[in-house]
Amino acid sequence: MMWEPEWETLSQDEMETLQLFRLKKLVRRVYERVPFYREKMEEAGVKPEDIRKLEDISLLPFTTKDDLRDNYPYGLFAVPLSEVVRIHSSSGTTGKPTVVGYTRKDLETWANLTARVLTAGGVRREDVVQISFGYGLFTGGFGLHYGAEKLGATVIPISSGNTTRQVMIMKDYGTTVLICTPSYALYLAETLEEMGLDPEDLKLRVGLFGAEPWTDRMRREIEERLGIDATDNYGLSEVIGPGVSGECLEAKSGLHIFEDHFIPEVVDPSTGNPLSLGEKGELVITTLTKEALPLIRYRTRDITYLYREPCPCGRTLIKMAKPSGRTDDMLIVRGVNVFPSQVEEALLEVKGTSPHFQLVVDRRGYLDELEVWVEVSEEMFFDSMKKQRELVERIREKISSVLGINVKVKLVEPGTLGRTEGKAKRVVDRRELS
Ligand code: DLL
Repeated sequence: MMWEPEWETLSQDEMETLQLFRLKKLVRRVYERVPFYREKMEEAGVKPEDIRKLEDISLLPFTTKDDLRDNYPYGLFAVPLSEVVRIHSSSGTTGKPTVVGYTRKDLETWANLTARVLTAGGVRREDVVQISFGYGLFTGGFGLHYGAEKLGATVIPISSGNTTRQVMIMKDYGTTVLICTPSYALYLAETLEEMGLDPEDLKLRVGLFGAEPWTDRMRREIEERLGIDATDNYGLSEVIGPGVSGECLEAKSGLHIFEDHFIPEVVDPSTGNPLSLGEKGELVITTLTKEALPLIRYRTRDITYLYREPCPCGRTLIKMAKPSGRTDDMLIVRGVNVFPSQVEEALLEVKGTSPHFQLVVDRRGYLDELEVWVEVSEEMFFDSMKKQRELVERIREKISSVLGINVKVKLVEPGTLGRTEGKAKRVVDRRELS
């Protein structure tokens, strides 16, 4: 099933023609309306009429989060504030947040895009959809809410938090679809078990998870513990929020990017040079249809690669691999690049551990030290010292071989590491402090 099959099944030729038409219009528009873009283009020696074919996009300068911050709050808006009907904000934890705005038409576009994501993930109008993303400045709650209403499902806008109540409502109201971060889905699964319930007691059918990186192994764990089919969806506030790309239930592999609204590119994060299909790098997105805050070649800092393959769902849209980390989430430990997702992948291969972990980096003298704190099952934690030592050794070997550096491992009791209702905090970097 598709929400807008006429757009989701265009041939590559048709799509490229549409993209070029929209790109030219966009570039002309921002050049005329946003002084920031005009100056950047003048500096780069590019005029709107230089965009003749799609590849010419690489002539345009990048836009970064710092550009948004420097023009805080509304400097990059391409419409007067009177035309903006909604404001959201990024969830960044450092510095000033970035502010994003939507015109009435942007909200309409957004709802259609999240309706596409929901339909791809298996949501139908008969469903009861529990949205456990935060509602507020964060785009998750409102973004998926309007898409779900648009497709006619019954929406429970519960927002995040109060996990026991979430489970109770899920059971009593007959929730069939759960929408939240993958880490919160696991926390809900734990709570369900603690409350003496199992998936049979619920009507849950599918789950759509996003807003943070997760692995296929974590998918399997969530699917088993909640008795559902789980799909991934991706987006970022600057670009629109959720609704940039999503997996289909048929393939559950790769996220279809809605290319009629966004041109994706992957570039080498250090040089900015475009990479080919299949090559891993930083995702860069140009928004083709947004009115209030159009973005040209926005550096997402997310790491992925793009590819095309015929998909059993019938969509012809390009796919991106599950984002495997962020250029700024990447830890450099003794010169080696480390992504939390690699640790998660390794841990899920060791029996008796849970996907709750934290990386603690510290500096001893001149040397970085990486310690991985891992929650283990209760039986394991109270098991004999010998068994524990064996487990630590197994985990240590597994992670060290995946990362290519030595790590220390510390086992912690189930439930010790903070649970979040939103995005999981995987890294504690203490190096600045020492
Ligand atoms: O997290 C938008 C969103 C809400 C997406 C709900 C999906 C579902 P921000 O708070 O601006 O927006 O954070 C955006 O989160 O650049 C990625 O690093 C990360 N992210 C989002 N979705 C995924 C995903 C929302 N499926 C940042 N996999 C992005 C991995 C993701 N990372």
